[in-house]
Amino acid sequence: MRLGNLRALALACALALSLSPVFAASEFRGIDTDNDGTIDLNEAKAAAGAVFDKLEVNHTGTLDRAELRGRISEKDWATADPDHDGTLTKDEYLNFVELAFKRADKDGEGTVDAKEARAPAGRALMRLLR
Ligand SMILES: [Ca+2]
Ligand SMILES: [Ca+2]
Ligand SMILES: [Ca+2]
Repeated sequence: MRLGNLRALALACALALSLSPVFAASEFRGIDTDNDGTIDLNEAKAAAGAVFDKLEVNHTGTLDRAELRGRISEKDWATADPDHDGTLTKDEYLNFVELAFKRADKDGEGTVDAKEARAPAGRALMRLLR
């Protein structure tokens, strides 16, 4: 790698770091209810439960693929929907959120911080919470 590229990379990293508090504030708003700068599993499930209720407008008790479009990848549907009926109950949704949370919590300390939330697994989790 050329020196110029390295310098650009260092600059990009510095910029990302300087932006991270802003990112955390906007990304976590309404989810990090105790304002400690991280999302724990209870906060994730509370946010996910609210999302489920908001999306579940026709009161069938379940969400189908169309209602969850953009939130769960095709690949993950089989995992999220263990009874393979093509819809998710709230329990199935929250179980999947728990799995997504564990994937996102790379260091396994039980919370998802702003850095973890920016990683691919973290972004997948955040999609379930908003
Ligand atoms: Ca928190
Ligand atoms: Ca199901
Ligand atoms: Ca963590």
